[in-house]
Amino acid sequence: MSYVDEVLELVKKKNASEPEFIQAVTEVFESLKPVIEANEEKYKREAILERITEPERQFKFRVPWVDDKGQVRVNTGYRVQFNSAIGPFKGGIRLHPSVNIGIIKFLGFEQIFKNSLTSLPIGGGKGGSDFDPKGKSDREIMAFCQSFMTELCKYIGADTDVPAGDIGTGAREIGFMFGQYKRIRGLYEGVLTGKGLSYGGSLARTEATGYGLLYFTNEMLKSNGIELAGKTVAVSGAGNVAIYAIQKAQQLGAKVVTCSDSTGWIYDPEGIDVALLREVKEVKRARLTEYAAARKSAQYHDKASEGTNQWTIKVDIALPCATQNELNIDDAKTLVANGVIAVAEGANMPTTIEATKYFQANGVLFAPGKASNAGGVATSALEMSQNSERLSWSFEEVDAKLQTIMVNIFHNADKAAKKYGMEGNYVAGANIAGFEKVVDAMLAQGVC
Ligand code: NDP
Ligand code: 2IT
Repeated sequence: MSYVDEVLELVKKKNASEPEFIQAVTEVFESLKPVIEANEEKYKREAILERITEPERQFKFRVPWVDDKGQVRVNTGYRVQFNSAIGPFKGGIRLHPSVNIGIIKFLGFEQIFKNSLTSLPIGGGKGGSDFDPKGKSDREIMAFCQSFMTELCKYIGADTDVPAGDIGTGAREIGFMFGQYKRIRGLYEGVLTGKGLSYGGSLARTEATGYGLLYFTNEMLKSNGIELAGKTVAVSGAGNVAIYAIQKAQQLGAKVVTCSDSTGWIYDPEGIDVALLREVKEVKRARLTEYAAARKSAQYHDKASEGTNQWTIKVDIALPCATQNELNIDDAKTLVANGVIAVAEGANMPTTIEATKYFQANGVLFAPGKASNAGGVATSALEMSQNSERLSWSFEEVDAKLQTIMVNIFHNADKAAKKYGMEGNYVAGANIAGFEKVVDAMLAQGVC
């Protein structure tokens, strides 16, 4: 058995109750085979694959808080500090009832390679809780965030581990967490990113993941001789990533006709009205039914009663921006039958391995999330730089850096794929390019 297969078996055995983590490791290891084979003896002696799949440390803690009725509630908090070879741990905090250690580990593992691809000095980490922010009052959100940070603050810091947003964690939650960190630790430092502009946040961080996704997609299309302008696009999700992906796609001349949340999806043949979507989601924190109620051209589809999703619409480009495994093999077959040209992941691992392979086998340009959604964490790293030098850059300056970073990520992934004889396989290219830098740093730092 090859070294890669040996360690993959070990990972499966050791983490048998964590299917998402096994999925993420399988995808990365499959692409790394040619690189590992070229260095098999050395990597095996150094146990590189065993080390890279074992978090440096992980925390699991109780998060008690009091709801508006005076009832004490208890959630579980997590922080996985996966790999600090190239910089302090960096990665978001996910607040969603589905969160468990396997999901946080898959996200932390992906983050190692994504952060490496940004070319900025950040290691990989992730955190979260099974807390459900939906329907909670601002006071309840604050109570949860303060309790969560009361424990988390022991393990993080501007030079050790810098959390940020993810599903369910936006500017409001980051603000409450930052306030509690400062109060307990007595430190005014860049310990979180995605902060508000009045207390150390970076311009363009809110937009960065969605904008970055489009900068990457645009470069991928361009390098394959295709224009983004005039294309029809399906987006899933209606959160931070989706909203700004839709906005940038429109600015670049494409027409976005769908978006979704966990209960339903919108088909709007005239193009999504971003101002209305922002009002419904960012201000009212309401359901997409309100979007449909306010816009004549929009059709609302209920997922549970209809059993359909936005991938049934005929489009040129699909941008999954909601959550993991939201695009499966049946969706892939439908999209391919409808003539899709490109799929670029805004979410983390939204496409199943089977669906990814189907797209690649059918000549669809496929951008893996760890490359195409890296604009968010890259801009977080730019926020860290601004905090360190106690300066704030203009929107244009940050946005220009983001564009350069995304274009470079595309070309680095493209080059790495070509180098190993897998031209056009951006999944393999991204995994290889991300891996090489981390391994180089790990080897230089000895057994640790
Ligand atoms: P938000 O919480 O802002 O939005 C998430 C969106 O996805 C909502 O519309 C939500 O619907 C929908 N969604 C979430 N979970 C599910 C589910 N289980 N089933 C169906 N729909 C779901 O999160 P973000 O936009 O920040 O994150 C979206 C994705 O992008 C995640 O995979 C995240 O890890 C990834 N990502 C985020 C980055 C960031 O900077 N924020 C950076 C890089 C990647 P509803 O409101 O109904 O739950
Ligand atoms: O998945 C991700 O890259 C994020 N949620 C953003 C992490 C960050 O530190 O900005």
